Amino acid sequence: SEKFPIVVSTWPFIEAVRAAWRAVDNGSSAVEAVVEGCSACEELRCDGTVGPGGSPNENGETMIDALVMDGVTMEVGAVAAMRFVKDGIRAANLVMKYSQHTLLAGEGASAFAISMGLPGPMNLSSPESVKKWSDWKENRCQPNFRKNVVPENDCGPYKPNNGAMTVSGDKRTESCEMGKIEYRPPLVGPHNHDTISMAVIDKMGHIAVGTSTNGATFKIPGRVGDGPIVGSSAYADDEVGGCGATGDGDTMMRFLPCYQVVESMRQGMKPEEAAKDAISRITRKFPDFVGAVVAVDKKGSHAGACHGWTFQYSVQNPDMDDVQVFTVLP
Ligand code: SD4
Repeated sequence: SEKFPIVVSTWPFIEAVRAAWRAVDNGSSAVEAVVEGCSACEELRCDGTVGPGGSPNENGETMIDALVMDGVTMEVGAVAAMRFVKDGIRAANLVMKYSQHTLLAGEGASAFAISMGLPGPMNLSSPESVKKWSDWKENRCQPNFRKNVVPENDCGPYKPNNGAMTVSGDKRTESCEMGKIEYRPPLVGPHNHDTISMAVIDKMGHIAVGTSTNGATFKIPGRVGDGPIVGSSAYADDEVGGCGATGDGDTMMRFLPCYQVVESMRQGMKPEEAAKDAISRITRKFPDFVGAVVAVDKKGSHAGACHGWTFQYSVQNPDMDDVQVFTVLP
């Protein structure tokens, strides 16, 4: 269907879409609606991987990556590896509105967010994130993000699914012998979505996109994923449409898939073709890649594409009484 206003979000984040829909239906701008929607997900701690108390890093600390983009002005605000402040999307929006910068990282991002009135500094851990981390730590002979390195005295009994997600057919379970194991990155999986990425077209036909995530579980501290990278996790241009992405951010950010989707639509591709094309550019080089994009054109036509998992995205537009979830097969 070709309809707007419209809210489109990665995954079945129903309450987040409802929150954005309420805002846009009441006449809020696309940017305001994206902020309300992503913020709802942060408060609900969607999937335990967005907002405070979600996915910890290698040191057990929860951090926040977030981004917002206004497709009218092409302004962007983003925060990366932000500590001590729970409101990722609001912090990103403050960067966009009240600074001349695009991306703030680390403690500088936290300090700016607090100086602009967001609550903090606060501990972003929760009992769940602490437990997730200590379980993983105890069974450390598990995949992490260090390639081809077996840290000394760091090869406890391997227990699948006791921390980072494993995928079926995964060779990592085979051996946990010192010096033999090949460390591979833990992949995102069906219950480790990690990211809300949302696009909204408001009543004026203006588009905005936003992303919020804790990033990859057990990442090396300091790692910045695709979340706060414009063109990677999200991109919008009023003249064309918008895009959101989710998945293995370390791979995706090398391809700027959302920039690619929007530019392909500009060249005349429909959302479905553009989404599939963006994914295939990644899988040609990385056949094991796990991820997805969702595309919406300026008229409100939408489609998703994915690889390595079944992807779901959520939509609300004037034809729908409530949020509808669409399933996309790889
Ligand atoms: C990341 N893109 O930090 C995030 C993870 C994710 O669905 O989106 N998972 O790599």
